[in-house]
Amino acid sequence: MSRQNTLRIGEVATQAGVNIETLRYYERRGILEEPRGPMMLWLLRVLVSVVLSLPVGAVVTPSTASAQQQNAEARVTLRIDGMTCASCGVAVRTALRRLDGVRQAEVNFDEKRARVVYNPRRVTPERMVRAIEDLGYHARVEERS
Ligand SMILES: [Cu+2]
Repeated sequence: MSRQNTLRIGEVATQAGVNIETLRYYERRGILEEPRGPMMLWLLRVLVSVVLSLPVGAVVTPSTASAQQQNAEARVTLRIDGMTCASCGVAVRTALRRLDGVRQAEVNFDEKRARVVYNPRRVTPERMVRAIEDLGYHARVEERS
């Protein structure tokens, strides 16, 4: 990997909100592609890989210790309209992950859906919808389980 690529991956990691070692790990596994075209294509390719191809919950470590003290867990599927590109998916995923009580958030741009695992004692699907709508997208609860 060239020095330039390392810098690019660092930028991508920052944008995607993931640890750079995580990206390097997936690059070594061949999931992330080497840059072939212009930088934007490379960025897009990586972002698409990160957002759509990876099991996000495996990449993102649940953040708070207190979340683990309470084992209550619920899942919700949110329908999201207004996402126009993969970066929108990154933004939505990042916003969801930042909510206290969210353990895993996976956004599928093609399906226009987010799947979230969360602690119902600490966060609600309605709060997630509000966080997504604060970004300018439209969201609604599709399925709870
Ligand atoms: Cu976008």
